[in-house]
Amino acid sequence: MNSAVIAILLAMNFALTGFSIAQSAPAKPNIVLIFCDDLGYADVGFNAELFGVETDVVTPHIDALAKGGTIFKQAYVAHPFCGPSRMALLSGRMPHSYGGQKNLPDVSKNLENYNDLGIPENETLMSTVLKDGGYATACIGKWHVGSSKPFHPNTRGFDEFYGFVGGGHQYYPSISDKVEPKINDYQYFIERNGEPFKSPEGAYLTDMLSGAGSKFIATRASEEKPFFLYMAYNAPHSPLHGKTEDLQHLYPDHQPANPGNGINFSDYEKRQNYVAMMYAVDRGVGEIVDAIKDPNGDGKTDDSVMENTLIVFLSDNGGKIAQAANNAPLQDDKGSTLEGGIRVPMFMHWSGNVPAGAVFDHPVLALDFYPTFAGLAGAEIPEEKVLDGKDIWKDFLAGKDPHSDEPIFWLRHHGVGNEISIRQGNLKAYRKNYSAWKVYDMTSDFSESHDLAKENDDMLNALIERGRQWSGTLKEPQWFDTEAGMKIWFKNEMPQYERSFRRR
Ligand SMILES: [Ca+2]
Ligand SMILES: [Ca+2]
Repeated sequence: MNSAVIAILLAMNFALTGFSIAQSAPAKPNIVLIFCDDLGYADVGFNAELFGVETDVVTPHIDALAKGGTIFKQAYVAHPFCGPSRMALLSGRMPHSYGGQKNLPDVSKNLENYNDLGIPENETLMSTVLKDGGYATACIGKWHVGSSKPFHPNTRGFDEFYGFVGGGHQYYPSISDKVEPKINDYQYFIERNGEPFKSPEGAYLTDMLSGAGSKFIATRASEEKPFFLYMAYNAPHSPLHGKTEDLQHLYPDHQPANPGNGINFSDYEKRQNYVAMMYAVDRGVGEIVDAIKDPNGDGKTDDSVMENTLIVFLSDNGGKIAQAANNAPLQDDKGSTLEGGIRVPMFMHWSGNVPAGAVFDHPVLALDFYPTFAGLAGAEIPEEKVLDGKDIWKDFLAGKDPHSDEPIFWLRHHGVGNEISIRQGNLKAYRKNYSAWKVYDMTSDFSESHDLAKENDDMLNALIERGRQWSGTLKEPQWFDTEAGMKIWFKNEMPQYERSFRRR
């Protein structure tokens, strides 16, 4: 056992014996939601340690926060890739329920109505609920849930937006500022509240986002109003593009090739860039913590804001192995409904209100954040609003499984069929396209290597039937990210639910 693991165990013991948690949380905490993009399960130090995975990532600020809070060992997002996962988080609903289960088309395509799409306007977002509940709100970073005015962050509950509306971005934006015409999302404008923002020469995107996030906190911390910061880093999503200074610092003997998008470079260089990208996110998390501890910037820190701030950290989906991520000990990666696509590193930190040095080992969903945050904020959810998650706060503090009594669904459309997971309790039923259903025990086998379908015949049939019923409530995709994807959908007469949700 290495010293880090011992430290975590000691801290856990401490949490169980020597730490008391307020039974009811103070009203209206600040909420900082740090959302990484395509982060591998073992690609933050705290989670690699928890699962005994050796890692080369350097994330000391993130790890310190995680250990000062509770690590969630079974945190799930609603979808194994970017757009639908973000839609679920913000709308509190499975994106399939309104046809949002595909990524949106590229922002830079100027076809008529091509981008007049996004989370339907009648789905009130978490940000609107918090804003109406008296919060100052900011979205910083990647949006990717609708770019035109009705779907833009400033229309959907965010007082402030700094970032980009598409699915990703080049990490040196001043270079892409000069690229004309913009042929993809990644070259599209960085913007501030709807206006293009010219990036300083040579500035690194992750640092710019961190600076905007910590500035928002520093500005808002002295005000009466609580704040909600949605800090949506696009790192470590491709293009694998570490900051030059970080690469030189981390790998002094190596001349980084750092070629950006689309140029062949070795796995070794890919991983170095990936590690450097997370190193930059970690520096940003350090800046955010500094802003919380010393919002007036006079060099004197105190805990007054920290004690009233819930920080949540997670990824939008699993890491992509071809882009140098490590999802060990999970199977598969981004795009899959095996654990490697949907289960993400996560922690919550809130001094005095979230157990420190603890691990929560029951399923929690990104879908739960909407009702949970609204509950903590005392914010009113519109009566007609449907939510697919639940307020987990009481169960979380009591150490209880918030989802023991209901199935959890994941559904990803492929070209010819569907990839389905249905979890209830410890068991997870899984089927990709039209192969045989498998059953895995999430307690003893979260690496999904021992099929227990034979031993759980009745349970499997029951889960499939629940899934079939659920599929009847879903809407077909209201958009496709590419024309090719749309053609495949119609050619294969998708969604093929009747064929997918049956035993054989
Ligand atoms: Ca993603
Ligand atoms: Ca101070």
